[in-house]
Amino acid sequence: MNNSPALKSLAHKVGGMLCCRNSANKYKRLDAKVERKMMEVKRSASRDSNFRSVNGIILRFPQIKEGLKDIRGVFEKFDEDSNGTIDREELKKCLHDLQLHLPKKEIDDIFQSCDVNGSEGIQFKEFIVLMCLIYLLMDHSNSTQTTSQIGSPQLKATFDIIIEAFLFLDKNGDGKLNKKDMAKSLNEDSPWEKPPAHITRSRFQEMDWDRDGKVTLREFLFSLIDWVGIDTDDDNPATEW
Ligand SMILES: [Ca+2]
Ligand SMILES: [Ca+2]
Ligand SMILES: [Ca+2]
Repeated sequence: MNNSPALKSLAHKVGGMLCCRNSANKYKRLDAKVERKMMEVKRSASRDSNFRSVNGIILRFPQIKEGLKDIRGVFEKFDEDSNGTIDREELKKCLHDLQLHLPKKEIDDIFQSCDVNGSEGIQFKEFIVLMCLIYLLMDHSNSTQTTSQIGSPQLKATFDIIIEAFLFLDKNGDGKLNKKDMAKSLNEDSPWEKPPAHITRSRFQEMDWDRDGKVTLREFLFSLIDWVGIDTDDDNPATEW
């Protein structure tokens, strides 16, 4: 093989393209898996949703914020070099210590799809999303074990609320949100008065990060974390609805 700089640079470029395409595929693979799981959860839901309206979800924001605080301690514990991100090695140790035994491929998928700003490490917000996705994908057949693995019962309850909120919004039950789902959900707040189309649209666009016309649970989680104001001080209000 010729080692000329031009060839090397070409190889580097092609490598980069392959790498990016590969990670986009991994992204899809995880999202598809999460979608399937959400449909499964929806089908097996034994009781009616706690939610009747979008307002009902918004009213739970303070509770969600409080419940997610517990993750901060887990994050700091496993960020061993305290650089503010969890790298692959730290994540491996984290999942091992929490006894979350996932196939390596799945860990890679989750790592890549949560590491959205491409910093090669999981930041705190990304870590919340990661934990919630792992919680969803875990086998829930043994519920006492689940509680001890993922953290406090309060944290588990918070993840349940978040998943339920998404299921409430997912009107057609296909595991993702589209504009129709959102319009229908917002309609339930005031059925006699349709919400202005631009509100539905802007809410939706805010959530749909990759602009593909659907909001996955992963995208919903990132928006929700911003809305409940997890990283901001109490006197610094989150986006108003
Ligand atoms: Ca670190
Ligand atoms: Ca849907
Ligand atoms: Ca999307």
